Amino acid sequence: MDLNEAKSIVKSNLTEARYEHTLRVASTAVHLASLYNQPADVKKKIELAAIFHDYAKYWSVEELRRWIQQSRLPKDLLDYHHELWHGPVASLLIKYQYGIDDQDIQMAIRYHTTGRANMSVFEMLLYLADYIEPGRSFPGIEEVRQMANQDLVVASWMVSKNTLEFLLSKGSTLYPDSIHAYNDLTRRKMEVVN
Ligand code: DGI
Ligand code: FE
Ligand code: FE
Repeated sequence: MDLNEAKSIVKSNLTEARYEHTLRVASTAVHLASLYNQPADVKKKIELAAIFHDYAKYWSVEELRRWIQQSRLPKDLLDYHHELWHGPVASLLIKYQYGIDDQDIQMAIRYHTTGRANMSVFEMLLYLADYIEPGRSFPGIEEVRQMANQDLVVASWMVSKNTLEFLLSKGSTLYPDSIHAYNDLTRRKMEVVN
């Protein structure tokens, strides 16, 4: 799909502020892809993945729930906060509605909120870009932005750690993939250091 077409589809499904976030995630993801020496086709794919990553963000909770119930997505999502549903549902919608059948794009969108164990470089690029895009202001974000220039695994680990700390501080439940992401990135980070 053409990037301009993707943008106009997404724009009509999001608020202005969320659309601006989407564009910043896309440019951040492309920038990171360059930094980590990704080829041109990967840069184009990560831009498309970023454009669609929050596509289902404003679908109603009922609609999102129906999609999860009627699809092959894991049903345990329904036991956790509905904020976790927009990525997995969007990963199906892009194929169903627009024929986007690329595994890298689908996986990156599906796991952009929680992460997972064994994230690919492509998935980490979106996961990290969503967190550090210039409009964000989380505690500790400057350290993550600096690390994003140095090591993709360590920076992704910082995103996972910060997110879990934030969720724990609120007393939220943790989706298993968020914990698996943290454990796996912690181990991979050790390998980088050793
Ligand atoms: O859609 P965005 O706002 O751009 O960002 P996102 O999709 O990364 O995150 C949406 C929210 O999901 C964010 O406030 C953190 C939260 N979240 C991430 N992992 C978990 C989680 N919430 C719960 N309850 N459990 C998780 O494991
Ligand atoms: Fe999101
Ligand atoms: Fe986002």
